[in-house]
Amino acid sequence: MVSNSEYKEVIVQGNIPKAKELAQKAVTDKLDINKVIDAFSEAIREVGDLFEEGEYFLPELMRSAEAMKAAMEIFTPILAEGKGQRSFTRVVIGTIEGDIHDIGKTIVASMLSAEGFEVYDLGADVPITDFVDKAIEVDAQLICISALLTTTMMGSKRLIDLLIEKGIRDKFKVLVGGAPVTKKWTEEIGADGTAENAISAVKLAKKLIE
Ligand code: B12
Repeated sequence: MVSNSEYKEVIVQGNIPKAKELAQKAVTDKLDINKVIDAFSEAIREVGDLFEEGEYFLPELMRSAEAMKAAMEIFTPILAEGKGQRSFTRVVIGTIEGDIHDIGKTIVASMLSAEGFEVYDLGADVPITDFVDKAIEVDAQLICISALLTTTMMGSKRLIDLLIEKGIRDKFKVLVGGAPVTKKWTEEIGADGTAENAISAVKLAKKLIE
């Protein structure tokens, strides 16, 4: 049995082969993947704190992120296998322009797919016009925007303003998320909601399209 501290250690140390090995073992042993992702997520946030405190520098932060991504690549197909009813609700998701953080966004996208949403993942550093164009093209019901930087968060407001300008704000529910996003800010920019993690994001998405 692998302990939570072992999961955390591989990410904090940025041990890519070991992160892959533990992720594969979790899949083979049919463990609750969400719990393992939680342990990995906690670890990557700890790495963020070490970075902020000046204990870690960018190379260490990047190595830890690579380890987390390597593990997520093993989990993504499992998460997306789909256990819910197909709802055929179309969602356009991406990380906003100027921002390359995509770990959390990819977890949210995988969980939405698993719950039967039809997910159009545009990736990271996505121009706001691409979100809007894709949402119109696929006739999406939901637009999900991820932003991890205080500087890029404002892109979500610009996206909502663009929808208003085009007269199509009511056609879509807009969810925003990422570590710096608060409920208060969500209300201020006129988004339809936010969630702290992927599980709550899926619950909220389902509630909004009811
Ligand atoms: C990993 C990481 C990186 C990796 C990213 C790799 C990748 N491919 O994603 C690398 C090393 C590349 C990186 C780069 C940078 N980073 Co960085 N990074 C992080 C770190 C440590 C973890 C982020 C993460 O993956 N968390 C784990 C996931 C699972 O959590 P999450 O992203 O929050 O997502 C969850 C929820 O928020 C929610 N969610 C996410 N998206 C959405 C969307 C919707 C719609 C909903 C509903 C919910 C939702 O669900 C997710 C799953 O549960 C954070 C620290 C932190 N505490 O967040 C810093 C952090 C975000 N980075 C930071 C900085 C400063 C940078 C750099 C500018 C550093 C530099 N000097 O170059 C660059 C930015 C480059 C750019 N233009 O984007 C700062 C931001 C400070 C600020 N206030 O703006 C942080 C907070 C670190 C710090 N404490 O200083 N980073």
